[in-house]
Amino acid sequence: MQTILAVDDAKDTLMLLEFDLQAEGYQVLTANDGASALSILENENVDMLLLDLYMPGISGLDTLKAIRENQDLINLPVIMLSASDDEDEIVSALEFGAHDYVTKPYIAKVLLARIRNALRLKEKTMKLENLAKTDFLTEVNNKGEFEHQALKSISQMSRINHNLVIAMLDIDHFKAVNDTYGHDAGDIVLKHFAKELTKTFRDYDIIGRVGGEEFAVCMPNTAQLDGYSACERFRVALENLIIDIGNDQTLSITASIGVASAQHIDGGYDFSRLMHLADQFLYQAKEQSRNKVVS
Ligand code: GH3
Ligand code: MG
Ligand code: MG
Ligand code: MG
Repeated sequence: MQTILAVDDAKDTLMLLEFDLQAEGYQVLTANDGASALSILENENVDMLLLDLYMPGISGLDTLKAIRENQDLINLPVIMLSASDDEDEIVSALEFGAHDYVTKPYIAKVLLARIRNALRLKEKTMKLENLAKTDFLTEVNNKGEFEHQALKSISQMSRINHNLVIAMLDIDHFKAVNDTYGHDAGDIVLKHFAKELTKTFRDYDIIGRVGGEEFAVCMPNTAQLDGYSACERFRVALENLIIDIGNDQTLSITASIGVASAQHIDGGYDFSRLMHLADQFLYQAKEQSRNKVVS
């Protein structure tokens, strides 16, 4: 069920909105002013907002401004509701990031159609954003999103002075998989590899595909040794994984892994440095024997 937050200082308007929206099957939350609206948005899952323009305290426009400055609410559809049909006010509401503007007293049928439109647009936007962040084949973060999330995590960890570990993983002799079993089999192997990563590492670790058969994991709040152990656990799990590539054929793979830790290098809270160091350790793992973790 989708949740709509209706914000208006007029109680009768709120009651009317609640009645009309509930009749359409929406869950309705209400607020009498901008401040309570913002606090509800912080704490509840809201799918869209109906926002009165004139309210005592924080005005509708200022509430809207606060919403658009919040990264978490960037896609929240907002329809402004106002008794005013002043052209300049309509223009500013739209410029401030309202999706739509409806005058009061509203016509329920029209308002509901506008709400459906705004919700549809939100859904499409979220789908596209997700596609833009996800590696199509393996469904883990793509390189750009991995970097984006890792950068965020690194600055958080640096602020609270907690360690963070970045691992680079590269499948051993993957070219031979393609050459022997074909490119489709290679793709299946990549999917299984990513699935095993997702299974092994914690929900709040950041996993990404950063190259053809290269993956990276960013582990916030993790001591160097724990990062190493997690990778070693993964290495063993992978070694024992039997991958079904269809046509009654199975195969096994291994990976080499390099692990870099922020508090073990000078200026270690730096994405490029950590990636570079992890890559160097990965190279050593390849040199030494493959199927190995080096930190
Ligand atoms: P090493 O142990 O030194 O890492 O050897 P390797 O064969 O794994 O490394 P190399 O870099 O020589 O080969 C990587 C191969 O990965 C070559 C490339 O065709 C293949 N590859 C990259 N992306 C994909 C993909 O999306 N699907 C498939 N099937 N293969 C891919
Ligand atoms: Mg009002
Ligand atoms: Mg490689
Ligand atoms: Mg490789």
